[in-house]
Amino acid sequence: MLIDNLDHQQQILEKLYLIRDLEEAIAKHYPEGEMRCPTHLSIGQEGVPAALSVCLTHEDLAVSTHRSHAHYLAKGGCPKAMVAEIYGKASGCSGGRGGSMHLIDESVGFKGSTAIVGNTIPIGVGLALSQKIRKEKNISVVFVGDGAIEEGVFYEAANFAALKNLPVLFVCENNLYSVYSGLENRQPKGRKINEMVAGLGLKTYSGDGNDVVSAHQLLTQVVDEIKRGEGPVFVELSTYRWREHCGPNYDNQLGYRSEEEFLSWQKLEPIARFEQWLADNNLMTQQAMANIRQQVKETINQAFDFAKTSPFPDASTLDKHVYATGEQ
Ligand SMILES: Cc1ncc(C[n+]2csc(CCOP(=O)(O)OP(=O)(O)O)c2C)c(N)n1
Ligand SMILES: [Mg+2]
Repeated sequence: MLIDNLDHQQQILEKLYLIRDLEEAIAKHYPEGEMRCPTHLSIGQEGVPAALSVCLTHEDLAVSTHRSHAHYLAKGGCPKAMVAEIYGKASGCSGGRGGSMHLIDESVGFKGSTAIVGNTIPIGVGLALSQKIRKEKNISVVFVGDGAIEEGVFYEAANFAALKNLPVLFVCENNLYSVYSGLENRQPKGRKINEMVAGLGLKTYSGDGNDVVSAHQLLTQVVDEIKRGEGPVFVELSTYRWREHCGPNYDNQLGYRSEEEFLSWQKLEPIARFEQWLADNNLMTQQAMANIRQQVKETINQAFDFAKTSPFPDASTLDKHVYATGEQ
């Protein structure tokens, strides 16, 4: 049995449903025009954050990117504070100032996300340096996309992490695209991202990010290695974004990727595959799964009610610096 902890099986399923259904709700409500920030959805990419979620504690730290809802939720971030942030409300995790791309919940170790590609990479490495100096036993996770590996700052930060043997886990969700540019238009033919990063002195692994069971097994092993002091690790996991780069719609009609490619990835859908694995191994009944999904939907409805009924930040505070911790 690859995920032998019953609680973990249930928690992973809950996270998969929470990430998918909350983002579907964002997509549904977005056209109402009340969410005034850009929003990058991870629908189709839920497997990696859900698989990693049970490998970390709140004392482990994480930083993320423009596509950060899934990472924030996987780390245990508060759904109400996230949705309120996307609605620009004072009760949002960044006081309504940041929107979708500036999430934070320090109470669970989610140290923040930013919109500039590659921006949080050195921050995550710096957090790992502080953990090492303080002799803490925890790790820092740096979520990146395949596009972020093309930023110079990645090499500086990865080099430093290798040099100082820091407890940092780079999780690269390789969804093949940076906005509308496929990897074949950005990198020389035959290059493998994890082999290139191995050249910097990091231990590297790759896997199927839509296969939650194998991704969970790999990430559990890697987190253990880092916690044993074996140094930084880079994990590249394949996955695929279903919706447009930024926004709630589908965009296959633009022609930068084919319908055929899209449909082939939809067949590799992480949630249905995980449900099938649970059923095939007699680990959970369809009814139990439906009950979990229903509870998750209630959590999501409450988050949207909270966000819609919360006040905007008071105008008199708008020129004030707000130090957000994400806590309510
Ligand atoms: C420094 C910088 N350059 C360009 C952009 C515009 N931009 C926003 S997201 C993005 C794509 C990043 O691709 P990837 O890292 O693979 O993440 P994905 O969107 O696929 O999750 C780009 C180029 C930016 N925000 N920051
Ligand atoms: Mg990408």
